[in-house]
Amino acid sequence: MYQVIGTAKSRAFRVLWMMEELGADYEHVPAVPRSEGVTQVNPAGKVPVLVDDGTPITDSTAILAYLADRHGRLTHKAGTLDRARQDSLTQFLLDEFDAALWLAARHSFILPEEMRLSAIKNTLRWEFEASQKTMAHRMADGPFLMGSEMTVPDLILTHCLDWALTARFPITEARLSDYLERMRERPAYRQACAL
Ligand SMILES: N[C@@H](CCC(=O)N[C@@H](CS)C(=O)NCC(=O)O)C(=O)O
Repeated sequence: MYQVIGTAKSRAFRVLWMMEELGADYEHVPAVPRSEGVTQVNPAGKVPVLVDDGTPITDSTAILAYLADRHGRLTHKAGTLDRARQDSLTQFLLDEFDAALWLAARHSFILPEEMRLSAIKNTLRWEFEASQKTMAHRMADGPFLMGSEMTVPDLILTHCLDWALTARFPITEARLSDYLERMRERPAYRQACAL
């Protein structure tokens, strides 16, 4: 059985949702970052951590890629052009969505108060808006990012859009708001939310 460490309010949500999509057997340990249960398996204190067969794996994207490959679901096959396009979407989301939101979070409540630069958030919002335009152009006709098949970057994009709303980063592209509404309807997403 897999063990997923990290509160559902963190990036662990991506992994919990993936587990529900896969119908996999897992135990959820809702530990907060830097708590003892986390530092034992990840000295950096960050969540999520997946423990499989006694081996801890850190970083939500690495975990999603591992699970997708292992189960042969939510991914295109390695070595195909579709997989290259899928990985390119994932990388774009990490560079432009996750990174902006994470930097805003650091300057809101993670860094020591005297190190925070509040004004940076306006710049990040502006960048986030531009990145949304690019994303809207890169999206297939749907229902998913790459078309008819849900893949790993769908989990990351949906989580980032939810995160953006919590962080008061407006979703300015109608295609992305419609997409988010659609993804939130998924039973597996709702199951993960119930955690
Ligand atoms: N790239 C990592 C980032 C992990 C991360 O920073 N997680 C946050 C919670 S969402 C955390 O544990 N923060 C605590 C800290 O930075 O000390 C991932 O995708 O899992």
